[in-house]
Amino acid sequence: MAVKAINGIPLPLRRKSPSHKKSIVSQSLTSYFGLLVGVVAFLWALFSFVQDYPIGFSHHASGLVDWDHRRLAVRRAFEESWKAYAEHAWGNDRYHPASQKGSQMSPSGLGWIIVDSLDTMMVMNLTEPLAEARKWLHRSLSYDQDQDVNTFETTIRMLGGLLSAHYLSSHLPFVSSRRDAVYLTKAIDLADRLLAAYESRSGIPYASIHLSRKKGIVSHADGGASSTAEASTVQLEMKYLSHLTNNDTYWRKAETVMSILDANRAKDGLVPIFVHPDTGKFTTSEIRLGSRGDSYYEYLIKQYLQTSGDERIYYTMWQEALVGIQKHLITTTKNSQLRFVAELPQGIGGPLSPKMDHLVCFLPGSIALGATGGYTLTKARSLPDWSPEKEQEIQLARDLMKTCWGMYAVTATGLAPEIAWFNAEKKDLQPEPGSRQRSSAKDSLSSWKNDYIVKPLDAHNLQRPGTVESLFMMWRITEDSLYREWGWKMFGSFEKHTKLGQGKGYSSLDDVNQIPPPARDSMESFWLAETLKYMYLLFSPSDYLPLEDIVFNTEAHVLPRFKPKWRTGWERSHN
Ligand code: DMJ
Repeated sequence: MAVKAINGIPLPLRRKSPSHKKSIVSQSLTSYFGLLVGVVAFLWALFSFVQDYPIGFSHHASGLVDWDHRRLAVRRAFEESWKAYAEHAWGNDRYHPASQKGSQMSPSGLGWIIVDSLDTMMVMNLTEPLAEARKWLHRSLSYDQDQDVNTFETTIRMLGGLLSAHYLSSHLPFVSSRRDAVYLTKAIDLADRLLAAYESRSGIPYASIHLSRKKGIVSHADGGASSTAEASTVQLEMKYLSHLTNNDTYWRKAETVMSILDANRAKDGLVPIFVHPDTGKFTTSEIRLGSRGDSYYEYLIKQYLQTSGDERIYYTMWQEALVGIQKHLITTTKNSQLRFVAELPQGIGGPLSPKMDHLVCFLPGSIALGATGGYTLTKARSLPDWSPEKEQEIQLARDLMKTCWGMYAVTATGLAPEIAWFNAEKKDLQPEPGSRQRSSAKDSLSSWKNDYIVKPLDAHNLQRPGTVESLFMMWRITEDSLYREWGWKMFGSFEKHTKLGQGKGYSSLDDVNQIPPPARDSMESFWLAETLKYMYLLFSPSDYLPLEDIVFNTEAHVLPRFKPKWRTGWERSHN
């Protein structure tokens, strides 16, 4: 063996053999020629990938992935969406991209899109549009309007957006060097109006409030009941506001809701989806993790994390619910044995309905977050409280993540429908505790396609964030780049099918299985607040907004974890 070098370039180590008696010159020519062919082939492959995937490299070139490039592609999508809104609908609450018009939800507008987008612009360091948004907020936004608003939506989008902007304005170095008082001032004004919602006989918030009259309004539907998810998804915002202002009123009002709900003693931690503000009692037995149920569960684990583990009560409730979910709701598909979260329209003991809203897809991320507390799996596994149960939770999160990704993968556009139905494994649809994919199960796209059913009425796509939110959490926690790759594919589908030409921006769709899909003429504010933010963070370095320091509200607004100034004021009446 000999190491040779021509012009200083070492040749590969090669054993001499009689058949290799070429001169040094011919050997080096062969090497250069081989190198040239290699380079040309590589460039050709790269060119083809870029053709297939107009933005950045393809998922095939995993060794060469330029994540920063992908991150910037998401930032551009935000900029284009924002520019379209600013040009055609500035100051309006809604934007209709196909008709390039805005519309209001109150006579003078409440800034639904602008306030929901503030912190995404901070996260993406978009200083100019942020300055415009701030100016509008400062000069034109008043909550003193003769207008009813939904308590939950106003809390998560408006209050959450303002509080996140307040927090990030002093915690992201490039946004500002000092806290900007405008966001907190508006937040306090709004929260003082929202307090009216809690003036019900039980303390369960009314579905709506009247802004200028500061009066709670009972729901006009559902026999006056409030949605359980809505009543129980206000706590992170109200608690952080109390922490900032040293005024515990917001905290106490929001926290009382949790004790009232818990006093119903829901079996196995699974709460029915309606609760009456007069009685504080559930008014139905229907249970689901989708609409009207979803964020009750999300805020259990996040309330525990927000106060840095001080309020153990929420971790206990989360654990109980997680066991209940596995015992009563999780079952598997027939062909690929995918695990999914079914519904119980008649409550525990009744038949399972093999239906899963896209809204359920917040769950895999929340499960992983609950298992590690936001640490990477590697770090969490080295901690003394790691357990086989937590390992199982991570597996459950992985399995459900795959099912949520499948909702995208099986459609013609590569985008998820609002609701998927499943070919369920068991005829009697009994849940299968601890069910796992059989090794014999077919795990190919064609077999997946036999497991998902998309009904025409459920085939719309509202640019929802749940799946990419979970992909982001799963990537940060497991460090498995598969989740980033799925996110990139998803982003490619949004680019291909939801981006309207001529600077119109991005639209919701009517049918994910039609090519080209008809546009629904609506750009949701959570497209800007959540979907694009999580996508951007998925492709960002993991030490950017570290998961163990913050907690995202259900609208992806960024709130800090802190040590509470107050103790949780209630104890469970049962265990
Ligand atoms: C958002 O407003 C929030 O994520 C909420 O919890 C559920 N609905 C939308 C997005 O899907």
